[in-house]
Amino acid sequence: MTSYLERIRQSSDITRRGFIKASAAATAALAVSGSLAGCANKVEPADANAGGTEAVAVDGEWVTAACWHNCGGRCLNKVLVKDGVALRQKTDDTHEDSPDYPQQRACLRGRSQRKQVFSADRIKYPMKRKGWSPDNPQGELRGKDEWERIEWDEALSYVADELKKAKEQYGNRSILAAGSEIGRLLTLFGGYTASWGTGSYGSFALTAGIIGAEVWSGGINDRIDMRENTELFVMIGSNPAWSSGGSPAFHMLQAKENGARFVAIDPYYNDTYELLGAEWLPIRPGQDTAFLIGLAYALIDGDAQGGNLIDWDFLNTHAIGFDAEHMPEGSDPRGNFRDYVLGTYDGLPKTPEWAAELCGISGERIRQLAEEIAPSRAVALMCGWAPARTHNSDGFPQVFSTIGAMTGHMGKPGHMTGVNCHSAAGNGGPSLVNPGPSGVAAIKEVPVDDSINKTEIWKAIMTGRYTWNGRSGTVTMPADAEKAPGEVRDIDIHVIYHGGGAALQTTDAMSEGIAAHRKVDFAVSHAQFLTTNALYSDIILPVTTLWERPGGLLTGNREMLIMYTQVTEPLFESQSDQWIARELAKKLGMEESAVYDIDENQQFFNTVAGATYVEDDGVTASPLVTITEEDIEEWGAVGTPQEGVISFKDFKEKGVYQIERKAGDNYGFVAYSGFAKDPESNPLPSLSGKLEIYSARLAEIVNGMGYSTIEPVPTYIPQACGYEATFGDYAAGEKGDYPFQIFNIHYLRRSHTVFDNIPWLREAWANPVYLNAQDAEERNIAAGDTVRITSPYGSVLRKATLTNRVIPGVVMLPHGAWVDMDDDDENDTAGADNVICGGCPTGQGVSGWNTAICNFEKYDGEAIVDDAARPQRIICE
Ligand SMILES: Nc1nc2c(c(=O)[nH]1)N[C@H]1C(S)=C(S)[C@@H](COP(=O)(O)OP(=O)(O)OC[C@H]3O[C@@H](n4cnc5c(=O)[nH]c(N)nc54)[C@H](O)[C@@H]3O)O[C@H]1N2
Ligand SMILES: Nc1nc2c(c(=O)[nH]1)N[C@H]1C(S)=C(S)[C@@H](COP(=O)(O)OP(=O)(O)OC[C@H]3O[C@@H](n4cnc5c(=O)[nH]c(N)nc54)[C@H](O)[C@@H]3O)O[C@H]1N2
Ligand code: SF4
Ligand SMILES: [Mo]
Repeated sequence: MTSYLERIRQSSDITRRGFIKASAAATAALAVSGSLAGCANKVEPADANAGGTEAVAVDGEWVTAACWHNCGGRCLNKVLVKDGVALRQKTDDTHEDSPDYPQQRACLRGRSQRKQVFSADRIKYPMKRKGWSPDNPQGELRGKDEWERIEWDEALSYVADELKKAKEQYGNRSILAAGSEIGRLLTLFGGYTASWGTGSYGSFALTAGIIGAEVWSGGINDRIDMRENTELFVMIGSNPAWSSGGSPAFHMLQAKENGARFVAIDPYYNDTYELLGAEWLPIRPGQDTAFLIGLAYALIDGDAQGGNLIDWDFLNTHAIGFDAEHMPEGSDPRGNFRDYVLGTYDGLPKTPEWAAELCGISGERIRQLAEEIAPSRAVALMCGWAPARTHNSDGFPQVFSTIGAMTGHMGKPGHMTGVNCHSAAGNGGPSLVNPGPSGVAAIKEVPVDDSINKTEIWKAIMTGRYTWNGRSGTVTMPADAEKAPGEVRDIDIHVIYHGGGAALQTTDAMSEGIAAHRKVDFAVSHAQFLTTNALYSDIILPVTTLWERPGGLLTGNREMLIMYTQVTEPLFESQSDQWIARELAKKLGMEESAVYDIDENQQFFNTVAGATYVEDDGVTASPLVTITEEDIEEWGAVGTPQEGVISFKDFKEKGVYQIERKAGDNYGFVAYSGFAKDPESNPLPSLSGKLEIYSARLAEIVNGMGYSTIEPVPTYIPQACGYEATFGDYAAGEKGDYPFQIFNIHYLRRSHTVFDNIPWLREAWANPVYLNAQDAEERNIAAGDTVRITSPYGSVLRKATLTNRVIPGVVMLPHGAWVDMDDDDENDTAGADNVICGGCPTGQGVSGWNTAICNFEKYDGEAIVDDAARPQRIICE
């Protein structure tokens, strides 16, 4: 069971010494060790918050350091720098903290950032896999081979030669690539095969835009409105305490303190619900559509009995497809939602009791909830994207919005129906402070139009076929989107270029992904660490972190903008992605200026000079930063002086510009308010301009994609790899080989895969598998036991945490752990989620990570070590 990574383990002492010799910056960072103690915010030299155990007085300059991850937050991080050495960190102390004007405080990951930047496992030099050569790639050794240091020129020549070879022998579409900088380069080189997916949004990606609903921040009201006006929050799969760093959970707490009540619909009683004292309605993963259809029945039924549960005025004027009287012209009136719910034509009334069987929440409680969300009360209907990251969930955003339209909880203070997630959680509305454009010219021509749905990319490499749908990137679709072609195409990938992202980790079907990496001629990764992409590549190009770049602006919640600047010179031989793209352009015989016509310093200047803020009238956007001749000269940029509301020097020193909010200001936001007041003048972006409970367009597009089909109204469809799949014989109630459902929560130790290598964080967050205590006990599993979790796609080992906060029949495995296969490639010892989740495109090509099935047992082999005792992956001396 000793993995390759364990075998390359170095004595941490020796490694540390080697690292210290090589970098003065590293010396200091490693010398200041200790635990993550205290969270007092005011940082003085001897403060425990600085993370050090030694109370040593230090001076130096506080520099605003980037925290740039896709973590759902955006906070102010400062680093105390002396003689180029990063000594300590602190967070926002630019003003007093208050609910109206909260500090932008960092989380445990941000506060550990210097442990990442100066980590002993940084990729310091270009590296080559020993067994790889252009003539004999020995692909089967990927992930098991040793590494050797090579020079930049040699590394870039290898990459350029492989790209040229692939282009000449197989055409540009034989190159599969990701990453914006390398995407620019390869587009100019004649194109490449890209990938697309529904990503974070799940089925919101396509469904929301077509039916006229919001995907993100535009669907919920702003935080002050919530705090002042909302009485009841119904939260479906939403966890800002873990997945929206900064203040969102704090904003929701203000609403609680103002008397609001919370109901949580989730398979896991998460820390947000605990904080808010929410009532828990435990639901099976992926069964939210059944639950909401049952809730719709309860609303119809309760209203018919005189309960005033439906806001008919709103529903009849703002939505189409609810009943036979409000169907779009030309459609079959029998296809309406109400008759589906009542079972008028299919003979199956979708009663709350029908829903209870499927979702696990009792019929009685569903009926009671229908009364609680009556139009007369100020209710916030909120969901995260997690319930939509499930197979066959194309109707989920539609039925969720339908409940909002039925109850009229849209467009009024205190009332809302929308997504509460990521950096917009707890505070909806457009950004009030925005960066300017970088000035880099856009590349419009896309010479290769092959783009593979992420659920299929590894399979496409293995089988040479994929379903083309004319999509690219993370897909969000407008109402008038083209019908998808759903065309099966041949594809022959020879090169994988990882220029950004963590595809091998974060895409479904990782075992197939590893096989695909072993099949191609060449794989290259830009990397800061020996990430999974890098581990299974042939050449690794070391990239800088944002602490080593000139500077830039970072956006997050709507009220602030962060400006970071360089903390340290590039460490060792690392270079930026743009530098790599330019150098490769030269080797490919192209003009480097065609890839980037202006440098990174000028791009930084442009974003700052073009930054705007919204004035206190709430509408006028004006220049943010005052820039003088001297600033421009010092910066070494090209530009003209300008007037704003904060000087460049102040902005740089503070690191953040934040709008001060208070009740009654002009920055409030009520989602859908114009539409609610006058739908004719303020139509939604759907084809009809109304909320489409019936959308022939949605069905036409989804059904054309070649995966699985839907109806124009939201209906219950048993999910691939969902609840029903846990049964061998569903009708007989007999469980099958994989009797448990398993889902992935976004975990506080990491931002996806990022930070998984940081010992401090491994110590603080152990990354166990969370088992329902009763399920575990029935299998003789005690807390801390090593458990083997198996799915049809692979198996992982994890230590068990037993809890009653996960419902029986369900297993929770945190998202993003760096895969670590044992010697036989049989078990992953790190608990990587995508070893368990397989590629299974349904409907709109959704990545349905939260619908997977598994079994688990006490592992009879050697117990795994705690992650904190796992060696770092150090391959550079
Ligand atoms: N099973 C399962 N899979 C999931 C999810 C799930 O819940 N379950 N969640 C999904 C979601 S919502 C998302 S958004 C995706 C995220 O998927 P990814 O975007 O692929 O995940 P990250 O880990 O954020 O990847 C960022 C990578 O960029 C690297 N990096 C950081 N800075 C730089 C830089 O300057 N240059 C370069 N070249 N690299 C850099 C980091 O080291 C890291 O490897 O994962 C998805 N995958
Ligand atoms: N710490 C941390 N924060 C992050 C990230 C990270 O990797 N780490 N990633 C960021 C990114 S890119 C994204 S997209 C967001 C994702 O944020 P979310 O989409 O909110 O995803 P999760 O945090 O996985 O899940 C939120 C809640 O949904 C529940 N849930 C899961 N499946 C279901 C279901 O089928 N039905 C119901 N009702 N509930 C369900 C979970 O138990 C959890 O309580 O988080 C962002 N924030
Ligand atoms: S929430 Fe995100 S931006 Fe904020 S400190 Fe944590 S990792 Fe950094
Ligand atoms: Mo995401």
